[in-house]
Amino acid sequence: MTNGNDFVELEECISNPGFTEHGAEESRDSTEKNRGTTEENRESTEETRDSTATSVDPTGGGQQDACTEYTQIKPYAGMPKEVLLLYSSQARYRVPRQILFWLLILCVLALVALTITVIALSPPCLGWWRASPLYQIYPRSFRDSDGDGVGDLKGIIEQLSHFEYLNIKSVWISPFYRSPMRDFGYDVEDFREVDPVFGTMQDFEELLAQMHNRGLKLIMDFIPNHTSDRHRWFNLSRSRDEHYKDYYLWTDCNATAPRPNNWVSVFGNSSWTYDEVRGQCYLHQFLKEQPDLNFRNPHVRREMIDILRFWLEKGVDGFRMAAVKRLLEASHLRSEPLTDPSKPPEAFPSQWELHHDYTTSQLGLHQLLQEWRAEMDVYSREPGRYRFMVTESYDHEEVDKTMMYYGSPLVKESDFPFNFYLLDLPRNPSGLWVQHLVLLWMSNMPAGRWPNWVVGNHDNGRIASSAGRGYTRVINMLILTLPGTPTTYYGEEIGMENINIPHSQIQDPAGKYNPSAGRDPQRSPMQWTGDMNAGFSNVTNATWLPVHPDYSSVNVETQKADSGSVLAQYRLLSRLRQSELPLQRGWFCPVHADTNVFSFLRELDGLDHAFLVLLNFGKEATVTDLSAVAELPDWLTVVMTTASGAGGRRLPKASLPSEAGEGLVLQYSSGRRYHARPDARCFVSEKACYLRVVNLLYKC
Ligand SMILES: [Ca+2]
Ligand SMILES: [Ca+2]
Repeated sequence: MTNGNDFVELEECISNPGFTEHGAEESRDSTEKNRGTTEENRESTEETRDSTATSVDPTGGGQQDACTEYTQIKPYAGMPKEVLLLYSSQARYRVPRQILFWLLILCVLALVALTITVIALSPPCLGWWRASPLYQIYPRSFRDSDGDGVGDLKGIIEQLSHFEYLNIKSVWISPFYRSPMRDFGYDVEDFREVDPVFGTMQDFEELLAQMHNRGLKLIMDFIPNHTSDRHRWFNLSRSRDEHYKDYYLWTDCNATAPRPNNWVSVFGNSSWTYDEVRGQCYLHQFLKEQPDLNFRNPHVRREMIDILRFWLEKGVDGFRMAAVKRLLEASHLRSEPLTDPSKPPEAFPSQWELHHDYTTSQLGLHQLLQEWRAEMDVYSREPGRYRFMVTESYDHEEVDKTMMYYGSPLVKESDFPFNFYLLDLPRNPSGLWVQHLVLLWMSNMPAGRWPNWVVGNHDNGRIASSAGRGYTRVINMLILTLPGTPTTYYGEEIGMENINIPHSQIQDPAGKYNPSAGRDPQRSPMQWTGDMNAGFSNVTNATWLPVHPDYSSVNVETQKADSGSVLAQYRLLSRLRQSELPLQRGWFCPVHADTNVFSFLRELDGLDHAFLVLLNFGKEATVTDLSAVAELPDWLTVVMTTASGAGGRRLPKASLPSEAGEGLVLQYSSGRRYHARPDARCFVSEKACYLRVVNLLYKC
């Protein structure tokens, strides 16, 4: 056994430079012997060591021998910790240990720095609302599961695989709240219930769960401007209940001529209706059955936030905010100025004959939206659960008003306001006109924001009808290759067209007031198959609106079997958009526009390949010469064309042929980037570059 004196001696000896290999060998032998002995031998060894210790030569020779014995022992596993610690102070052990320690610290610091750098340089991932087209379902017309002739929520569940087929992740469902259906769901009787015609709350929860299971996001309509006149709040308000009396906008008026001012509703009549119960007029910017809520009342603001929370708690992924510019009206209630001042003021104007200075876009509107956005942000904190907001506002020529819905760099509002400008495409179908409409958005959009494109919805005639069937494909190609989120109204993916509605069958209140403004033509049942009712419903008498007579050829089932169909091309483009970085988030550079063709590039720095999109919106075939675009190589490869003929062909940039209504996506490789030209007019939401060596996208 060792004792304290041994350690002191050992310590001295370890620091003694007179250590030899020869001595070490002997010591090792001695040690081996010591380790190999039995208890008896150990006692003998103790005696020997005592003897050695007592025979130390006072001149130092004896000390030398003792040290030789100790220091000839090298550290080995199992050696007592105390002894090992003495060895550890030797330079040959201490120095490598310190070097390794600092190397480890350096490596950790380098890894932390690298991680921070990668995070700082990486562009944000595309949120789900950016990564996929947005698909609009008009639920009355999508799929009828119970055979009553009207579409419903279970019907949507039955068709969820359609979105997987199209590679679509975001689905907006037009309103399914409890409603007397005077405006087909936009007149809400109860914001917390599902209307029985669409199903039950259980059906909704099942739909949401199934959509989430498939990676789909559900966006609801939010209709804050008004309620149904059957809503509980309105009944309490008209009877002057103390709490609810100011939930709506009431003013004194003459019961026989109830027009406190010249304001007109969207549907054409006066915005005011006399209520006999209360003895006053109430405001309605839409139908008289849709009284406007009073957003200057804090209780109303609270109620609407509670409704948002109700659905956010259920897990909905976003809201389309309806008719937001009409949320507030001027409190002074003065008549609006006529667009034609020579017209007698007593004449009854249409909504197009007034400047809506007092009924739209009033001060305080954006604050309301910001409050809602902030509420949605509270529910967006969980990773992957971002809640999306899109606003609906038709501002026509006043694009600056539309852009305000993007909010400011410091205060968020909608993720994007719907871009309705392409709805004007059929007015003057030409490459120059389309370029004008596209640039109208791109050049007015605040820097860094995300564009979007709408070519149809439940309020506007189908573009395949207004632009012509021959242009459906090229329009789909346009919105799927432009930067930003395309919106696809149900049926556009197969080229559905408007139906003709006899006056006697008009359902839409707007159509009953003015048949030419009716919205039934674009709301006909979805065409799934060539079977009865186009596979929309098995009702035996009639669907709620007639099915388009072309359904036997224009339907999902038939088009799935045809690789050249509108549907197949939509799917191909949707997949291309998802798989190609330049189409997802690259630069957008218009390079050519004439009476027929609009052409643009999509390119991303650092990536070898880029795309040229060439779209013919004109009435004739043409050949486009892009030889002036020096950044393009002489030859390009066709990835896809909407006309017959497969991809893979090579075309010279000096002679790019296109038929009327044809669109082409061409791919090319070039080391030169068009957006770097000093005269280039290009746009990108968030600059990103590709580093091929490490397969990394970074901010640049
Ligand atoms: Ca039904
Ligand atoms: Ca309003």
